[in-house]
Amino acid sequence: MKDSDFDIRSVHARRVWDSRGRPTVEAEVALHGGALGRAIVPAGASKGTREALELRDGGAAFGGLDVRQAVAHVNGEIARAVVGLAADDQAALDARLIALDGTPNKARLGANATLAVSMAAAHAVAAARGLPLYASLGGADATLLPMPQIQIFGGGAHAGRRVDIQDFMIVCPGAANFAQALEWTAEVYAQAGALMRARGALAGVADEGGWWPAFDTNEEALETLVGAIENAGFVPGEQVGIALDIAASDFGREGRYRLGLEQRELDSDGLIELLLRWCERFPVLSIEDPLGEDDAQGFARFTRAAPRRLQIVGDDFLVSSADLLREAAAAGAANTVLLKPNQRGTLTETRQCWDAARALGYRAIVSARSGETEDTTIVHLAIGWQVGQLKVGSFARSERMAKWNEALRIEERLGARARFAGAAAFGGGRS
Ligand code: 2PG
Ligand code: MG
Repeated sequence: MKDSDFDIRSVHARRVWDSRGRPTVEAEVALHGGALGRAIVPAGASKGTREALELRDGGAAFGGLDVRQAVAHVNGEIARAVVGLAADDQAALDARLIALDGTPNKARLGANATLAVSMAAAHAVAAARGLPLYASLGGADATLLPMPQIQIFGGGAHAGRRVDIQDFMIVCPGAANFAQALEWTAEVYAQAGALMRARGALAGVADEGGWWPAFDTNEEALETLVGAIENAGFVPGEQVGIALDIAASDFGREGRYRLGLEQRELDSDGLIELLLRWCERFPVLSIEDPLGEDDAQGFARFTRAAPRRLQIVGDDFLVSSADLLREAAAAGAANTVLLKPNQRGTLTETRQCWDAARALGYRAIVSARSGETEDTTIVHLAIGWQVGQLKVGSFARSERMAKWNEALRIEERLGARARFAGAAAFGGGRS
């Protein structure tokens, strides 16, 4: 293989459709040696305000969510700028995309345009090397299967605000390997559905495929989740624990939080107290965005007050940004960062956040968005970068299962070399 085989020959984007039936961007990057890479960009619903900009057309079509401009940017300006570049120098390629856009948040070309090309190029390089993407990214060290974080009930912005909390998820610190973690999740998901059906609290599925919960209180959701773990035959907190995404930015601003379900308003300290009570009463091992994205002080107070074992994750709060992570670390806020490539718009910037996290002693979780597709790039990032955790929302619907099934294939392919992040992924089980 010649070096020039990795040079980009052509770039093409098209509009495809995501799991909510909304338009999104798919890009293909072809290399001189004949290899082709393809990637599709996901989309969030509960977004952080400091995320890179997802370019939507506005206007009447598809609720203003069309992506014709982003597609045109890939096929025009971006293609002209990157054809001829070496795709296997991801940092240089992404630097070109960043410079071409010229804004701090991809506001001109759209993070959906730049990320589609950034990811498709990585796939093309892997194809040219004859390797799966995780191995192309991580080489011989890429053997760590992530701890899956899987939604059992959806809420918040993903379920018409039926309950305030957005994601009621489980993790399986007691599982011996990735495949077993999925088996256990399948049992808990089924038991949760059965419990809810029996109580008349099942109203279909939410945006990510978790059950749509018709509960009267947020606590009732937590109690039901513990019941489902027990009914599936697992020890809550030891074999199977709870992970929550509070997504507090969705119901609070400037330190005032409005819990719609329970008709009460709390200040930051009130919310901190409530969440810490839940963490005591229920086997919660991980909690994401406990406070709003604008409440850095609340985040720091929560982190100080929480038990050391608790994983505290910044999503809307940190938006996969290395700079925001450094600020949070200086303030002692959170101990884990969610990594969503479309919050930044290139693989390199997402990777920089992970590098910063490791340097600062933070953990990370690679995460899907609520609007997804069959694209499995994030699975390969989690394994190729050895991140140790992966959040994909629910154990139903093929845009989710495509990710879990891809990780199963990789675990099988790695065979005896496969390692599982296990309880160590988030600092151990309950203590
Ligand atoms: C989140 C994600 C996934 P969204 O908040 O972590 O659950 O949701 O993609 O809507 O931001
Ligand atoms: Mg979140």
